[in-house]
Amino acid sequence: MERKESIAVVLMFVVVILAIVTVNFVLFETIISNVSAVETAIGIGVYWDVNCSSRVDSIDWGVLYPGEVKEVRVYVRNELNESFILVLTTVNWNPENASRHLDFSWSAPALVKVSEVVEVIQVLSVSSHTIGISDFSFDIILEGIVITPDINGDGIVNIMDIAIVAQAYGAKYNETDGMYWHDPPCKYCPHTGDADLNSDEKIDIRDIALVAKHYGEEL
Ligand SMILES: [Ca+2]
Ligand SMILES: [Ca+2]
Repeated sequence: MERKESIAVVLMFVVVILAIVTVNFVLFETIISNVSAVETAIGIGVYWDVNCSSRVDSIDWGVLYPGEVKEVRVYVRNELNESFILVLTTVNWNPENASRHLDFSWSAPALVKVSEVVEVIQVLSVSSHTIGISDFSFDIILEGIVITPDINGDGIVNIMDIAIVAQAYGAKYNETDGMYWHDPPCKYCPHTGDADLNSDEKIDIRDIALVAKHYGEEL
């Protein structure tokens, strides 16, 4: 009886191992290749090199296998005459379900000053469960959110500007009048949208941090 049970256990292991090998084989047969178009807003230059001599129009992610992570570095130059916060988004995924299997992420410094060149690392991770996708494409959009930490416009970033943001702390954008309100309204409501430096429709610690970062600067 014991012997029979041991044979059954051994057989189960054999079945499980075969299943894993088969699945892996199928997954590794799924080859993914793609080229991403790179679109930029005016004032944002995207280059392959830190000297900004070779412009990036598209990114060839090459052949990727399930479970693979690929990194592509580019350099972004602020060609505006204002500092901006860089934001990368992806659109036009084809096929549409490709975005469920492919995770696009990126990292860059929070703020890009005038004429500054920053390194942007873009990462594409392919889910290890990806099957049935042989080709995909998506577009990467680079945008800059312009910020003006000198909120009261007196030419210097100081405690007065921080005070404006602090007073509006926790207020949210109201579609009806385009102003920022607390819920319930405080005695200083409504607040100016100028305090929402990162334009995320709420005034919070991120906005204070942006003013603090430029503290003492004369603009
Ligand atoms: Ca000021
Ligand atoms: Ca904000």
